[in-house]
Amino acid sequence: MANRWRNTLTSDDVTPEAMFVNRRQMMAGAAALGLGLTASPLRAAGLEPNSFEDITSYNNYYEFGTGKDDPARYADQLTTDPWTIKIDGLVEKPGDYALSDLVPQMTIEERIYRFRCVEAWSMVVPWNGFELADLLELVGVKSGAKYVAFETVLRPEEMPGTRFPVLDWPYREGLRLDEARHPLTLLATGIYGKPMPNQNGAPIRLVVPWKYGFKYAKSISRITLTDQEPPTSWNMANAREYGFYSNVNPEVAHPRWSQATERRIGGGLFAKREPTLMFNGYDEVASLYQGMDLRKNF
Ligand SMILES: Nc1nc2c(c(=O)[nH]1)N[C@H]1C(S)=C(S)[C@@H](COP(=O)(O)O)O[C@H]1N2
Ligand SMILES: [Mo]
Repeated sequence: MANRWRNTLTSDDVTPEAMFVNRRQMMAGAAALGLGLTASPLRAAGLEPNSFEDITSYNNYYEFGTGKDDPARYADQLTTDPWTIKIDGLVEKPGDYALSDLVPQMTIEERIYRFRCVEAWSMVVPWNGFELADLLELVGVKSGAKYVAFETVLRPEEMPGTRFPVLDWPYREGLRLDEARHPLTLLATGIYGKPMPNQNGAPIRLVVPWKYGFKYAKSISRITLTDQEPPTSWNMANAREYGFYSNVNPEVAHPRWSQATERRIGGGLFAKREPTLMFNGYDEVASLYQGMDLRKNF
């Protein structure tokens, strides 16, 4: 297990495998003690994360409003403790899992990932979290399962934005089972070694770094294993603009804008746009899509 994850950041990231393994153990120990982790020796090694301030003040979380600063303003209304996730569908051990029981059984790691929103801005985020694959292993996936569906909690009394039919609530997302099991795919419980801020999807949210940000369902309250492609909120809202796969792809334009370049948040008003990379730079996922037409299955 410890060696399962290869260093997959960028060519300019030089994290040595040995250090990574130690870090995994260290994070596991720290998680067991309920500690967050802060300074990372890996952080200097290439990808420079955005500031905590950038990551927690420029957000998309429409349950709290559609403005980028609405989540930071209103999401503190969300009660995130206690928290349970219903895990159901094609699993051996369905049930309501208390997060306080679940997280200590998982290996919490730090993963510094590029993050690309479909709106053509980007950040680099130092997530803390565990591999979704490990949770799927724990609950036991039944044969016949082909997809994983995720739901965000829906609490109109705590989520002022849900009084408006901007999306068909609850916010729903989904992955194919092999995507869900890919070692890059995380359930994130923190940022910068701190518990996940509410505006970023406390207490637990999905992270799939080769896909557009809207796939990263926040504040997850239900995970369902199914044999059918699950309906997803943005796809239901506009299937022409938001595909089920939504892999980052500089060659497939959004109907209303190009996806060839991106604006890195925090770079300043006059910063040059950066080229967007296929699969957001995570080329190792390409084999998942062999034989598929990524223009059709966008
Ligand atoms: N429940 C829920 N999850 C959500 C969203 C949302 O509006 N509601 N927005 C998505 C979009 S469009 C993006 S880009 C990311 C933003 O994550 P961040 O605010 O942590 O940067 O969350 C995604 N997850
Ligand atoms: Mo997004």
